[in-house]
Amino acid sequence: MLAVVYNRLLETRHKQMPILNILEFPDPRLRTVAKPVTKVDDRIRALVDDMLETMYHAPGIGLAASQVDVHLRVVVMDLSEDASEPIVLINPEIEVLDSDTCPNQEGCLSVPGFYETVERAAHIRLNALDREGIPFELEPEDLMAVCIQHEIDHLDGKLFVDYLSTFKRDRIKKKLEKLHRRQDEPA
Ligand code: QAP
Ligand code: CO
Repeated sequence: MLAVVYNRLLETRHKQMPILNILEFPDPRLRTVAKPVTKVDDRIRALVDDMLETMYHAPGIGLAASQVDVHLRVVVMDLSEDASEPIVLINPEIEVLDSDTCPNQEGCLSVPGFYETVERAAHIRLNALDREGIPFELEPEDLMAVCIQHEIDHLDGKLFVDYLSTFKRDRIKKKLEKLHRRQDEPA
């Protein structure tokens, strides 16, 4: 009997656990600056797949590796209605093409329940590597441009709440801290 339990424990330990834990503001680990991926290998592809599952499960439209406490420059996104268009960005770099900005309502899986307007560059050019390590370039618009900037901010340890007033940010921080204290209480 004990042997059976022990074997199950071992199995669970070695089994793929694709839904990753998402760090929440104000967790200091979200402030870590992520390192570039040096080689897009199976280990990175496994991370990408777990991140996609985690994002779809949430559900969300974008997730940066920083949010799951992996400090590598990896982002997954899917802006489609039916979760059919996964986008993988490895070592993404953007160039702001002009000074036009547009306001957008943003949310974040690491700031659950809060949505605020943020101004971002309207025209950007993106260079990144895909899941196979092949470089590609895009000139994204609208939500795609916003989401890419939001996710690259995560890789640099930045959150959308950083663009809000201190008052608004502190209010969100206090509310989430209170929620986290409640979650930590024994049932
Ligand atoms: C980033 O955010 C983004 O508060 C992706 O309770 C969002 O996937 C970029 C989510 C908007 C541009 C515009 C948020 C899920 C998902 C929540 C997300 C929540 C549950 C956020
Ligand atoms: Co986010």
